[in-house]
Amino acid sequence: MIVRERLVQAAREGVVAWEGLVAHGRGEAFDYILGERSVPEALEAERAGTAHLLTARRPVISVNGNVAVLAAPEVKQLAEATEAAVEVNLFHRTEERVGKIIHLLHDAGLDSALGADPDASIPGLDHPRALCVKEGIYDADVVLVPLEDGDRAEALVKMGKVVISVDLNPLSRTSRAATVAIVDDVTRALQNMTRLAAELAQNIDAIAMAKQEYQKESNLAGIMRAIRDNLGRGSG
Ligand code: PTJ
Repeated sequence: MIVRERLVQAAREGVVAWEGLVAHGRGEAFDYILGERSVPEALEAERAGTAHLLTARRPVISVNGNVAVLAAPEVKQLAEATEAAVEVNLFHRTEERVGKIIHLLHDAGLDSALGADPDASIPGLDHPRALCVKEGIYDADVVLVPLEDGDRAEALVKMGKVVISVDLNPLSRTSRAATVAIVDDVTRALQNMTRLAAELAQNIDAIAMAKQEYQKESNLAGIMRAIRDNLGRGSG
């Protein structure tokens, strides 16, 4: 089944939020303009993000409906490679959707996804968007947030966390707020990061360099150049 049909089916089954289909369409448009590949700036940001996950005290990968349907096996692999916890954390939260997404992650081999019993809340957000788990996102020092909403990304940064976003829109509030902004498709990004985790593991110097060399503003400027160049080619 092609990706779009999988998401539509998952929305009918109540796993993906209806708004998730709109978000996916937006992502597809940016991916198309970027050439449906991981551009060099994306790989650089993925390297920096992976380095942060590997050196975190408490790394957490946040999973929503779209991420679970698009990339559950990739979430599992990256969680294993970086020893990160996984928390189902929804923008359009219902307990039923949380349960279905945890089930989907179990089917992909991930036994211990958090999120069913939230006991903390992200300051500055209204209930139930703020709900999270204390030993998960609330106490995490580094959080990977694929396809995140802007308000929540900003709120997590305000909590003092290193926030690594995966968002194909380089202009989104999430990309602007994140500490490390990965502009790439979520499935490709997580696959690249798992490979990079194996490459960087045990190499303290390479990890430090990956963090140090990443400059968000110039990275996003490079993405904007790639978009302009591709659009220019199309109109020529
Ligand atoms: O499952 P829930 O309830 O947590 O809701 C999830 C959505 C995605 C609906 C919610 O977080 C939301 O409304 O997000 P936004 O504000 O629409 O932002 C999602 C961002 O993800 C947009 O900027 C899209 O361009 C981007 N995006 C969409 N598909 C992909 C993507 N980025 C990377 N890979 C994709 N496949």
